[in-house]
Amino acid sequence: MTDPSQNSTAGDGDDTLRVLPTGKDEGPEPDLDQLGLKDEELRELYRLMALTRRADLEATALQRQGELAVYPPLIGQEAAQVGSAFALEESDWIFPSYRELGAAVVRGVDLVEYLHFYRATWHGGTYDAAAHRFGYVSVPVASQIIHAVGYAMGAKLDGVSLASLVYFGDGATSEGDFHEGCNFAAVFRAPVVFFCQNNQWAISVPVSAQTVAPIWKKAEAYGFPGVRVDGNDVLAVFQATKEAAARARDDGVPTLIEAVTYRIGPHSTADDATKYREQADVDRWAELDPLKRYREWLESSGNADGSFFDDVEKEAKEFAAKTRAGVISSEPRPVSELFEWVFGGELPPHLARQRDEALRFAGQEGDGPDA
Ligand SMILES: Cc1ncc(C[n+]2csc(CCOP(=O)(O)OP(=O)(O)O)c2C)c(N)n1
Ligand SMILES: [Mg+2]
Repeated sequence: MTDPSQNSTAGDGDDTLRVLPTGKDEGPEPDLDQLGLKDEELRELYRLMALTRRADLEATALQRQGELAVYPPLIGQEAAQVGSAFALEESDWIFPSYRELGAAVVRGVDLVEYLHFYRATWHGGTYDAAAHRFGYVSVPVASQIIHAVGYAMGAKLDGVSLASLVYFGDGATSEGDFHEGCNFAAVFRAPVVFFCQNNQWAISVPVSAQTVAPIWKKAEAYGFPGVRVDGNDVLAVFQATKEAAARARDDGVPTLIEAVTYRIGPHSTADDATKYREQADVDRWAELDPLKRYREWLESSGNADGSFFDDVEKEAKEFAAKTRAGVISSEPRPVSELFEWVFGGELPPHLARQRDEALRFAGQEGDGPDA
């Protein structure tokens, strides 16, 4: 069982960065000057988390109704995603895995276009990655780490100042791509923020079976800072990411952030998590809900009142309804597109034959670019 108070199965004392009070244990008031967030930005963080929560639940429901092929819920991880994505400059890049709908919301990615991946109509999503500086959905675990490091390296060679933030999970830290990416970024001073959402599980494998050393401490071996942050504390996540992105951009120093959080839902809608974990574990973490915690602080500190939360709730419902309507009304893409975008000129003969056969099979003859 994972222990929320311990905050890491491999934890060693409380090195965890926290800014928000944890409820019963009041703690010191957040230092707003250090955070550098204006009042309206404090509220915006909540709004983005609330939109994310609603859209995530809607996507899960859409899968249950057969409108999406599969969906990996992020419920419980809203603070980790929104706090980190919000801390970046517009010119910074984000490289997501498959669970970062919350970061997509922050970047203004159209969720219908994002969910095309999960509707199985287009590999990676149909949004414009360059326009949003938000890479495509990447399912091979840790593969996006290599993309982020490569992009950061390219930007450096071009003399462009930016940070490249990559999201990955606790399980991804066991992949070679993670270690290669960290070492490469350190040696070549690539401006990368390695953002690990330690949600305690890699499908059915608990983090205790994934690593003995705490994740954030692995940074030391590569020669750059590692930070562990309370991943359910949106202000702490914001602070840690803002500092890390500045170090990357200004000094070419990467950072590994371990945001300690919990995957409240199943791994994906294809998973039955009751087969391998206790409900009591989920319940304990659900008590630490990042939206509830932030809302309580916004109210008690006088930064937001009831009417603000009512407005956000209304907007979130509309946002989810719009996403639902867009997903349901979106049609499959033309089969011919399977054969486009890779070859600049003519298709090689064997692929041209396969294209013609696929178009005949789908009854879409004549739809191809040169059919
Ligand atoms: C290279 C590779 N191996 C295995 C899988 C199957 N797989 C998909 S997600 C996952 C677990 C990843 O866990 P973690 O990195 O903790 O991310 P989380 O799903 O918890 O967000 C596995 C093993 C895959 N997609 N890619
Ligand atoms: Mg995980």
